[in-house]
Amino acid sequence: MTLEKLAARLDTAARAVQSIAQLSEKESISLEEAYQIQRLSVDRRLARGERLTGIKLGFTSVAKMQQMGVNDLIWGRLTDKMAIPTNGKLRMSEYIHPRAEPEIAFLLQSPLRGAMNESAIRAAVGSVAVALEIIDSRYQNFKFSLEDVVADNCSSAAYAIGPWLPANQPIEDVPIALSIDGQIVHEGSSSAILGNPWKSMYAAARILAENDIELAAGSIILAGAATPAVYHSPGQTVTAAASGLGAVTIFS
Ligand code: OOG
Ligand code: MG
Repeated sequence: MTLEKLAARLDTAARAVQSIAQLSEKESISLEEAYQIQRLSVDRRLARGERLTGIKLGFTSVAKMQQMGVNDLIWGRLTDKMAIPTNGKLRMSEYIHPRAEPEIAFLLQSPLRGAMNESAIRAAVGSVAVALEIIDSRYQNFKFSLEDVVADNCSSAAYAIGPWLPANQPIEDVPIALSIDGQIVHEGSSSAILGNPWKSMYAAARILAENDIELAAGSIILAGAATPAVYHSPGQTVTAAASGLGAVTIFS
């Protein structure tokens, strides 16, 4: 099957809210081809009028790597259709088996373009925030190989961002928690993200440069989850909170 057809299959699964078998069951795809499938599937979203809002990193914490059994850093694309306002509603019927995870987000005040050193990357970041990412694998039972999850845009489904704060706000090693209906279900430290979430930001800039992708001012980078992801059900309230960064809540 062509990469275009595999991309269409994943895109259709998301739109039809219908999980599919892992691509790797029938196809042998390289990691490079998986990223091409991802780009082709997101291109279909862009062709429907969605706009790229940034990128996300995945498997930047041991907690997530262990939960999913995949050990390599991955990245995916975010679009405006995935953005949920704070205190907004996640339309649960549009997702197959959504899970929430607490993250740190970066907001660019100037573009990321080409190879940049750490101080230039820091200067390009205007704000930081606590964030919730909703992931929703298009594969049955939320099970996949590295190539499968990359092709599936790294399970990206939705995200909500807490209050933006100046980029000098400490984020290196702050307590961060995920709550459902006001009860903490996972808590950890932001340092679970590559030892320091800024390292995710530097990795994102490197990945963008390697792939010849520019991100405009106003774009968002999600650093990856600090704790395992959690299933939630319709009617539940989901909150991510981090010390000094406040909180972000969505209603599912
Ligand atoms: C893949 C996405 C991983 C993260 O923050 O580590 C991710 C998945 O677990 O389905 O978003
Ligand atoms: Mg994530």
